[in-house]
Amino acid sequence: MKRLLTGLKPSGELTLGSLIGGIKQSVEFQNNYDSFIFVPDLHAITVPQEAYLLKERIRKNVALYLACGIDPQKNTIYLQSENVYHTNLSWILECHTYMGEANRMTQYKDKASKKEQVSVGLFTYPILMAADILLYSANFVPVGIDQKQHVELTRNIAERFNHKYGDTFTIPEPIIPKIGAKIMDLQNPTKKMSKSSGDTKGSILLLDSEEVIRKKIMSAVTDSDNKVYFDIEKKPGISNLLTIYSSLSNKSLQEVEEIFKDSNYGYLKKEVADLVVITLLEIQKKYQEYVQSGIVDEVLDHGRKTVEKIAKEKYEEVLKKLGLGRF
Ligand code: ATP
Ligand code: LTN
Repeated sequence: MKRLLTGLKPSGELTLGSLIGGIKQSVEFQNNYDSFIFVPDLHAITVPQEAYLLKERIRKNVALYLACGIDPQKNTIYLQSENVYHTNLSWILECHTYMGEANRMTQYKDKASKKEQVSVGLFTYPILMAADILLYSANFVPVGIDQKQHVELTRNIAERFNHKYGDTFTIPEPIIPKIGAKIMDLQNPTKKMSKSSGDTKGSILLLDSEEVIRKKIMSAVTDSDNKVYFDIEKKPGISNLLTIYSSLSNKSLQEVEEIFKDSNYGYLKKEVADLVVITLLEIQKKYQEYVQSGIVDEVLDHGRKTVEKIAKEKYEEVLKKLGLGRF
């Protein structure tokens, strides 16, 4: 069985974007792949975090994965910081990555341009991501479009390493969702719906109340044309609402356009809000059960044991090839 691996940083509260662009894909794939899903908590500290919030969010995110349908029987679920091989391999990969390559990462450039001070970790973060992937010989990496470049970097590093030291790493392929690769901010539909921008009117959090969800969707920014059709350039707000509806209803964009072609914006928003509310309330109900059950720690303990063994083997293979250690 081919291996699939993905992670969602606990850098903020998970959003509808995380669900549609990330978790939903993993749920669809879990029956057909050997699936690994982890919490990249070390990635979260590339920007400042409050320790007590981070600690809480790590468990919360695992409970949310489960509530969204990630089945612990079908997935290996683990915490990045509990396995030292991620950071160990990351250092080795850093020494096999060119400054020029790392400099081309658009997400870094974008994030760095908005801050006065940026950490070195924010710059090297895609290389830690490469280690996350290569350590487990993942064949496929489901991610939103913003992470595609990082998977391409991973491929380049792996190919270079294999060429120099002999076949060591599996070359991974990104899997980008056909619909919902980038869910946009409801207030600024040319910008990604982001969890690190905090609890704003433009981001729907998976744990938002029904009232808040409805308010956010009903006040989503649209345009003044009052015709419903899909056109990202001309109608980013409406296209975003159609995309959300399409993804959550599992209907194609064409079908969804057809359903709403004679509707006004108010009706479209109400229908989208109803669907988001039904989806998220169901997730929230299960989330409460998981949080109270103690299953999160059980799942993470089990995951840690499984991945430690795999990672150690791959890491030692790398050390041997480099002439490091005493093998
Ligand atoms: P941030 O929201 O802080 O920018 P992120 O997207 O960088 O976070 P994660 O939560 O780790 O970080 O992302 C998990 C997965 O969900 C990634 O594959 C990412 O591409 C995807 N994802 C996150 N936000 C969206 C979105 N708005 N639309 C589509 N996919 C998304
Ligand atoms: N960088 C990703 C999270 C992430 C990841 C990974 C995703 C860290 N390691 C490995 C897939 C595979 C992000 O910010 N969304």
